[in-house]
Amino acid sequence: MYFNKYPKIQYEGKLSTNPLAFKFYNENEMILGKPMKEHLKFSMAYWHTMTGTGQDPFGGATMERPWDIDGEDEMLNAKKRVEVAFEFMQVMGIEYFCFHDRDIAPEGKTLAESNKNLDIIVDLIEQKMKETGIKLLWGTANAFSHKRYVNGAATSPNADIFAYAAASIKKAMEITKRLNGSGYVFWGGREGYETLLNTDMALEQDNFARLLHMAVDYAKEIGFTGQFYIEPKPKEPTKHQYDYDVATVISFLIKHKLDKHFKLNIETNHATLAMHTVNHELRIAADQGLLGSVDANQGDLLLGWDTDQFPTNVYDTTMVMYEIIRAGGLSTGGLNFDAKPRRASFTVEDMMLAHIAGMDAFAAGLKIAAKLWESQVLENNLKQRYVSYQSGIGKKIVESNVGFKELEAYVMDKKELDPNESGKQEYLEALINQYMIG
Ligand code: XUL
Ligand code: CO
Repeated sequence: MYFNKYPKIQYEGKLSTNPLAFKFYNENEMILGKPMKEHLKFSMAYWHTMTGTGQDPFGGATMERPWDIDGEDEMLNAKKRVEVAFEFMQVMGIEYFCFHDRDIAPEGKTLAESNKNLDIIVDLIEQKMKETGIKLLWGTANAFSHKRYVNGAATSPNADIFAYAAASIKKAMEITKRLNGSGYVFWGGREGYETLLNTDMALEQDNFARLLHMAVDYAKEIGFTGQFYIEPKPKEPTKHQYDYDVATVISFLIKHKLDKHFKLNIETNHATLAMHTVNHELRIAADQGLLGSVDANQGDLLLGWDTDQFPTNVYDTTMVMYEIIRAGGLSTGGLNFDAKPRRASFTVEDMMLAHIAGMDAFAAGLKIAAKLWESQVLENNLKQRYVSYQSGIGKKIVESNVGFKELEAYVMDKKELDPNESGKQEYLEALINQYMIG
């Protein structure tokens, strides 16, 4: 319908001057014993790539999308988008996609009508998946755009809204199962608040946990075995989002006995908004065994909002890939481009160029991270820095074999304490540069 006129994007190496070629992403190149594409399970975000228009608070759509005809029957456009989406993924060599229910099919006047629309489109998607071998990384429900969700979905003060959200999540889980999705995401949307003057925060958070338990129960009932994820974000759209960051989500999951059922879907731009590095967020999740999947994008450090840019910063992609390798990989997860071309990158070709930029940045980051991992240079430095915990008093501390009294006796008569190793931060940063450029 549109992208089938392009040949599949090929790897041409770092000296290529062809904009429509990969410079670093060579899908079958072996890295640490497996092909690049298995480290980098790239996914197309249906909402940005297929329904993004370039609209912002100051102006309307800018994106040229010849297959979307304004004013045309919405279902017809939705059907055409399925064709275009699968052509696009094939041309790009992207093997996964993610969607919200409302990205793929228009909302009807009732839930029944919306579900009917979904069934029609899901039939087409299922067919295309069979034809192309492209897989669903995760599905989700959009429980934040419609005005009924003005005060949240599961955390709305209105119980009817809670019920409506639950019912649409039920349907989104059913279609995710039908399409063999390897996961299902809960991003909080409007689950948060603006002012405590009107908010019963305890009830809202307990209700959110109740909804997640219902989802776990329903997954069992229908035999959905995909991984559930929560995607943290600290603010936007609400001032206080309940799923602030990875640490907040983990303590929420543990408090509500949900930690066996959920992992984290970590987005770079959301980490930035939480004033964390994305590698910090990944490490916290990985240390808890809860690293699930990644929404691969980047924010602008000078802007305080979610710009959802394509990831092009190789330093960051190196850090992300290092954490993923260090954690033993993403099992059910992948790298979902929750990213949109800039408003002024409005041509159809920009859709391809933006994905190439992101895929190449991650491939380059993977290669550097793999070299760092193979050399174990950072891990060895870490071992050395904490060596005092491997014997003597340190060993007793980590084995929980001592208390305050023994530690007091140990230090009481010591004249000088060895202040341990230098942090060597500058040396380590220079080392990363050497691996990046070497
Ligand atoms: C919003 C965001 C969402 C989730 C899915 O900031 O990241 O698109 O990834 O609902
Ligand atoms: Co996201």
